[in-house]
Amino acid sequence: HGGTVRRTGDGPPVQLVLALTAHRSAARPDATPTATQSGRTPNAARPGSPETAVRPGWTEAVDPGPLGVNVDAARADLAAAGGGPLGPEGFAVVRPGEVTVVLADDQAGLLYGLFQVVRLGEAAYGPPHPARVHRPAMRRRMLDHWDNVDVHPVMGQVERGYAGGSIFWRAGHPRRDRDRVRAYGRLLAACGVNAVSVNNVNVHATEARLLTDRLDEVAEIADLLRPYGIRVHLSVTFAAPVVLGGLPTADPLDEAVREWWAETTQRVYAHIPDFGGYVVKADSEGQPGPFSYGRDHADGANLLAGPLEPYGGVVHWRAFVYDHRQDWRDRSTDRARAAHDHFAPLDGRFRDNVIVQVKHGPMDFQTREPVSPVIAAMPGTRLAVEFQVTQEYTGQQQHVCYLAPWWSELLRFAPWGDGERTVADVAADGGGLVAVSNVGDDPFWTGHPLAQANLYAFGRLAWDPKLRPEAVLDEWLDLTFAPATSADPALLRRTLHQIMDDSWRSYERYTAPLGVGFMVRPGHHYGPDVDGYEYTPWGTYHFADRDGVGVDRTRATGTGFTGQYPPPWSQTYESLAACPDELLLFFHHVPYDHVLHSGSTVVQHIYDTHFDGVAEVEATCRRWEWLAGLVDPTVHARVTERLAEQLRCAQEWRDQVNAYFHRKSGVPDAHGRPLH
Ligand code: GCW
Repeated sequence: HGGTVRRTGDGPPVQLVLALTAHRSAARPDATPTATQSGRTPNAARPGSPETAVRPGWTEAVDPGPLGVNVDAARADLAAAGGGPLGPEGFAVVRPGEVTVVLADDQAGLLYGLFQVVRLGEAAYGPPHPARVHRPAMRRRMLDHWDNVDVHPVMGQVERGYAGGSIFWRAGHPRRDRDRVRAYGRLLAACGVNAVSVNNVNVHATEARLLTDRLDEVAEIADLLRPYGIRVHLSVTFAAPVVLGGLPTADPLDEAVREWWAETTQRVYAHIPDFGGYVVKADSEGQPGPFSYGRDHADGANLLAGPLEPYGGVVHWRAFVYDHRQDWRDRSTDRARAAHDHFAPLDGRFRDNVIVQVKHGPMDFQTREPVSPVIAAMPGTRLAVEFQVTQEYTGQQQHVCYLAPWWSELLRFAPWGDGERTVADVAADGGGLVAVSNVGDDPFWTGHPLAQANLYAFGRLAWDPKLRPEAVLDEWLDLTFAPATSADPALLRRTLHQIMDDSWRSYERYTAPLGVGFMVRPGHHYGPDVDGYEYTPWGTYHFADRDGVGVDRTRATGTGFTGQYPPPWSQTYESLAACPDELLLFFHHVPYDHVLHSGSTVVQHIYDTHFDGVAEVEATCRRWEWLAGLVDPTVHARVTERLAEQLRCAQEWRDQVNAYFHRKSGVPDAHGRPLH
């Protein structure tokens, strides 16, 4: 494809060509036979399998006419640079002369290359330059929707959704607005996402049927997203053979159960030849699973993986398994231990097309948690790391909370110590990066317009985990607010950075302190309720009393959780002296006058950070006012409205948390501020 691009400014038109290389036959995503760390070859596609049928819908080659000479020059340049095969999704941007050329081995690469040119804007048409090659770090960059088909009586249409209804279903039926789904595919391709699971992992009765008699609805979504290089996955219930197939059991070792899954999966592929695979939440928070039959998670996952294997499909089997009916009086049970206790012993038993999907932290998407020890414990298993773009515990898209700095910290974390492999490396070698989507039918897609930055940043960090969060924000700002065309570009850019760069840390300051987590209102998880979960069966406690606060997870005197980490972290977290301040109360129970590395006592730190956090939100509100007239008025109005709620809620957090610890400890604020 080639042609002339008109610019929004006054400059002369520019020219762009998208062209395939001679390496067209290169493998598709996930089909690249890359050895895993265990030396196995994961999920290689069989010749002729539907894996090789994945391609965007641009099938017609268009003769670039006189621009073709630039393609030849660009190809020669790439060859001279030893550019080799670019891979199924890679691309090169070359500017051999006055024309910009995107080269890729396959259409998906052209698509990503086109969006790179969009990101570059004017800079894509500057002085000539040699080939710049881009390849994704992760082959799987997946979003999980927690959408229900029916409106669920408690969770609504989208579980933990803060952006209106589902973009796929409304009130039990597929939505008619196909353009919206197409636009979503385009949006995701622009972010770099290449897989989507369409329904909630808590699979209710209606949604279970998407696997069988309602499969057409999934096939239609797959058709709409396919042109954007996106494969569709489905969350299924482990009890499907019983609830859909009428069998007396769903036992993974039962022959009739195996046949049922084989036939069902065959039918799925007859409808959707490039179907991605199943996502399963089993034996977790009431979902059925293999435990009912005395089997383990490897038995369960392998049951589903078998029938998917010939088609190149995978099972994303979630490791979010814990006892949600624990007795709060029992101090020996530790929810943080659960995923490792259940899954680490199964390492090596999963089939190659099973991806064990691990939440990034041992608890549950909190504002601050250590990295899950499971990530370092299963070298013989393909692991995917799961993030939460939807802001369940980070302000529910009422609060500005740019999460890229948090994710970047997690991805760069080295579980075996500095200089060793990182979380990003484990995910890249295994099953990639997955996140719970924050998108709904809201006109701004994400409820809070600034929450779009989280969706964008997730895709970009999955493509390149080394990108700096501020640089990703710059890309998003340029694409979203076009500062270059604004009346005051510098003010717009600077102010948005001031509002967003540190917003995750501000949120942390005015909510649960020092890694202790939760303190949210039970059920909906919005706003403060310090003891809300303290005497419940959910396993999320802070153990505050008149003397101190925090969870003793040491080997010496606590639950032994620190022993699930390899060195050096097993020692670092075990040691009160070495444990980082921000995780202190996750690992240790300490008196209120314990002195942090920062020099402050724990209780004074709690007071200070809560006053600071609210002051930062006040500054954000003032700064946003400066932008009136510089951003679209409807965006301005929506954010203004949300900021008022953020400020109210942050003050509520500050006052409840400060009053709580003041009453427990009796320690006054060193600066004499009111603690209520
Ligand atoms: O954080 C919890 C949420 C549940 C969710 C669960 C999970 C889909 O509160 O709503 O269920 O995690 O990840 O499965």
